[in-house]
Amino acid sequence: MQSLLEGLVVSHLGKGIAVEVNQQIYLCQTRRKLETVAVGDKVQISEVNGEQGRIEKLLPRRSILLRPARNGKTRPVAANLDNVFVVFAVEPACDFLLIDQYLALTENLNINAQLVLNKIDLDNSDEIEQQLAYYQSLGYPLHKVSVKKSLGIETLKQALTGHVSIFTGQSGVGKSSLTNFLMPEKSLKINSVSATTKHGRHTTTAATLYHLPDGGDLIDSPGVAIFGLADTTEQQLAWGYREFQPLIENCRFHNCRHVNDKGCAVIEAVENKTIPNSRYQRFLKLRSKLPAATAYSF
Ligand SMILES: Nc1nc2c(ncn2[C@@H]2O[C@H](COP(=O)(O)OP(=O)(O)O)[C@@H](O)[C@H]2O)c(=O)[nH]1
Ligand SMILES: [Mg+2]
Ligand SMILES: [Zn+2]
Repeated sequence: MQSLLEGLVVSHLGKGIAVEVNQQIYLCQTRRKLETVAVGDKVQISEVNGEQGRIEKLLPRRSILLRPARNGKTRPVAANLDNVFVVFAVEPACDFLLIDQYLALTENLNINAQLVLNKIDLDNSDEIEQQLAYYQSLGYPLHKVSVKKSLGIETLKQALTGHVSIFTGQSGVGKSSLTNFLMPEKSLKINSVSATTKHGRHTTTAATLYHLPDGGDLIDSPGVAIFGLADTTEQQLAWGYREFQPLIENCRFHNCRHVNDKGCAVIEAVENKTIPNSRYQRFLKLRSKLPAATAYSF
């Protein structure tokens, strides 16, 4: 029997999946009945011919990021991530609700989250500074950068080195600018694969894994901006607010919703200003968006 090769899924290209084995790219189809593979997955492939293969086996994942797909299902977008870098900017105005949403998700997925404030060449508001200081006090690393003026990029590079990471954040904050800055030659390898095979073109690429020049990988995925709370329960959302974690067991009722419940330790912390009211209000807002919370609210 032919021996299997171990590889890394680096891109979805139209109907084929690019798998890297010892610096060589194989364009692969998946064996039928195999579950959907994502960029970042480790797989075993069999060689079909020199540059084509078949994915035979999906190796265990240490994390998986999903995004909503059609008919209420989810689709894996990135596997084996270590870090999600939540990018936001001085302009367009910082969306702290979105930041909380990403942080709540990564908290539940056991993926580290780090914050990146871009465009510090523009004027900062005091409000941004205050909110950011609070996130830092929760233990989220903050990188203040300007891609345009090349400020703060070195420490960001160090945080990326040796890990698998992804940038997320609303459109216009500078994710593409950052990616291009970190990897000026990023599209070379994938483009050459597209050029030499009949399968999918570069424009159909859903997600791609790039190797960083100093080591480590960056997954670039257009779909990742929309990873949402569709699969999140109320309990997970509360857990996703990191500072709630030690408080939850002190709530009087084990099924406390932290909304207007008697003896709620979270509400108490908001009242004595340990937790900023703005942050708590965002929890309530995200909570009201959960499908489960609307079904059970009374
Ligand atoms: N002033 C300023 N503008 C920036 C900076 N980084 C990116 N931009 C601009 O912000 C806009 C959106 O950038 P882009 O990388 O496309 O954002 P994306 O939608 O998150 O990928 C572009 O016009 C960039 O030139 C920065 O550090 N300072
Ligand atoms: Mg972009
Ligand atoms: Zn409570």
